[in-house]
Amino acid sequence: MHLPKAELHLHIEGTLEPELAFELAARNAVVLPYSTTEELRRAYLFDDLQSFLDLYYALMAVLRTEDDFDRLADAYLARAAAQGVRHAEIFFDPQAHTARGVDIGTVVEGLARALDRSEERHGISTQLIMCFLRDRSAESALATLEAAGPYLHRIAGVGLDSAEVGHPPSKFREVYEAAAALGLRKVAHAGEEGPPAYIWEALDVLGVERVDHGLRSMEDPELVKRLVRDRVPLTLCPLSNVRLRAIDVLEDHPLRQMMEAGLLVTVNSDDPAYFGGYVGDTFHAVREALGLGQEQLRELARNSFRAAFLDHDEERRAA
Ligand code: ES4
Ligand code: ZN
Repeated sequence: MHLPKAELHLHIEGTLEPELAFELAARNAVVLPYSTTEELRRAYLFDDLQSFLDLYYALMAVLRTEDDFDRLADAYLARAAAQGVRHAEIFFDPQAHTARGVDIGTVVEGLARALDRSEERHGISTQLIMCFLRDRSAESALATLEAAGPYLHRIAGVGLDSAEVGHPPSKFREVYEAAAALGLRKVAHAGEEGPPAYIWEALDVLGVERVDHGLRSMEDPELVKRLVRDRVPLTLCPLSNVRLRAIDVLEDHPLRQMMEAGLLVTVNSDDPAYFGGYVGDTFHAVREALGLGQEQLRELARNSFRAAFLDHDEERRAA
């Protein structure tokens, strides 16, 4: 049986399964550089974050209409529900769509259609987090925040993703100040491939409430102290770390040591269509690889609700 849990680190574009990609490609007359789902799946061998991102952005070409985004999100929610997810805070990458001529309104309205039916159809409450692509300019991020203006009632917060090294959080100080002034929550990917200094910047310069990944936190004892003191949640994605070669094998993942250090860690799927599993599969995999007991798995599930952007009543209801 799956423990009830919240998923807090999930890129909706990373839930695009090969079968749906081909179906949408046919419908939208998009030519993919692969002829079968098997051939596409064989391309899912990555050397690092960038080699994954190249394929991730390329496959998005099949997403064109509101209905496509609705289908994508509904398929994720159905799979997540089957693995015990009761609440999902879902990332999306507006710039990856606007850059190829798909309006941000198409993206948000399409996702919102699926999200609006989610409680009833799948028993999952949802929020949307709009991510800025950090390998694009701060100006582009600001323009994206502006373009999101008419849809802000649908958006709970902002995040920062894509290629990390060379694009420190401080590059986006102004954008995060503007987002906070609009009442948006703040998270950012940091310490996935980048150094602990990027996690410090996410906290001190951007003022994030959660750190996405934070995998490299353990390299800096002062940082660990800070994260423990302030109860800053980390949204770990162990299968992603293996597939993108941040670690060699799951057995080497620092999850257990992070829990023992008192960090508020959660376990998430990141881009489940690409990394070999949804969040229930991920719980199963870390249990096997790290020998976690039932009490630790329960703690991880509990942490996911504590770290969520839910008020206490909602937290109780969802758990
Ligand atoms: C991502 Cl695993 C990961 N890291 C950074 N940005 C991303 N966008 C989608 N998946
Ligand atoms: Zn991510």
